[in-house]
Amino acid sequence: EKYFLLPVLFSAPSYACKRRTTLKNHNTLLTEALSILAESAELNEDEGRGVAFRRAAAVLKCLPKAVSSMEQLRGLPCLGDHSMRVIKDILENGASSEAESTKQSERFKALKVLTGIFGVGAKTADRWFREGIHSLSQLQESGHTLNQAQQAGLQFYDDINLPVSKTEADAISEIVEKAVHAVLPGAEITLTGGFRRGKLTGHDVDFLITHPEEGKEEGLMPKVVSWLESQGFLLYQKTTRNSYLESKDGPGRPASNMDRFERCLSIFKLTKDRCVGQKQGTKQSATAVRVDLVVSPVSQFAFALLGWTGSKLFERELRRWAGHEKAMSLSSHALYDNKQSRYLRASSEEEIFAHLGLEYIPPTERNA
Ligand code: 8DG
Ligand code: MN
Ligand code: MN
Repeated sequence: EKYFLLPVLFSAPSYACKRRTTLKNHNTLLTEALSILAESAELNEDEGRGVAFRRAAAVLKCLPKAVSSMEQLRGLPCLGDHSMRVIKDILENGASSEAESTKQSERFKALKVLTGIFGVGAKTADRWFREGIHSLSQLQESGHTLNQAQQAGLQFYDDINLPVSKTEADAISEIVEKAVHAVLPGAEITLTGGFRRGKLTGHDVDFLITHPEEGKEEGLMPKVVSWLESQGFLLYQKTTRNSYLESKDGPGRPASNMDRFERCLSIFKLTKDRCVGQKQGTKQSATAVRVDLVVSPVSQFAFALLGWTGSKLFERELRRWAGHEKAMSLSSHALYDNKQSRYLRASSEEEIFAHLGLEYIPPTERNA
């Protein structure tokens, strides 16, 4: 009798919203390389290519073990020729030459620095790059007029590009809670985004605010912002009012990934007590932290919560599943069933997954 040692064969559903992706990643070498290529594609405004690399990375993130040979990947979805070449390169040579040369390219490095400025997207960064602006000092010398967001982004560049810790997120949570309760007692505040998925650091802190009585939440944001401003917590803020009712997104034309909630993109000033010495006591030092605040009517809360918890790929895949497999349109406001021509109500994330015919995936397993 002969025994053959078979490699572990991996399998995974092709929709990320059907997979459980925790923060435990056994294939960081592979996923980091694919993420660099995704990022590069996004900076070049090649969305299709970006999504393809993101999907490939996400499939590898959910595997229970490290990939050790190409054969193990047979039958896995979302791995196109290009991604397979990148993986092969890493398995054979320990690194992806394409990812390495991308990382070191002048263009990639410059676009990363420029889009690191809050308020600067891929388009603007590309225009500046083509004008020969490759660094922050070159930007400052260029005499370009920057909008308010970009000015703040430049002013607090270093702090904003430092990861936010969970401790800092908790400190911000306390401030936001105080502000919201000062202007609307009974309102409810939920931490969303990466921190709700269990991440220990983030690029910002995301909050969703609602009130159990429908309508009570109207006009809340300007009041919260005034309170925060009066207490000196805001370094920058831009509030956008709710535009859902006047929007043209009918059932057939749902909001894309942009929603229409009342929201505030801000930069908080966080002072931390830093122990300087036993005798001297404490000295205050401050840091700037990006904070997103969103207000939702309670009737849309479950959709808003699902939509703002992420990850971005998980959200995209949920909408793709809804549209392609269920003939439904999912947004952060609602779920519309095109066959029944009606909106499906939900007061929890669990109900939304059930409407979509999906097994419930908790936030900590949405790290696709
Ligand atoms: P990080 O900050 O820790 O880096 O990661 P994150 O928390 O997952 O990313 P994020 O950029 O803060 O986004 C959090 C979620 O919010 C993500 O699922 C995408 C979602 N989101 C935006 N902008 C918008 C928007 O305009 N509409 C909707 N519906 N969702 C949005 O970031
Ligand atoms: Mn976030
Ligand atoms: Mn955010």
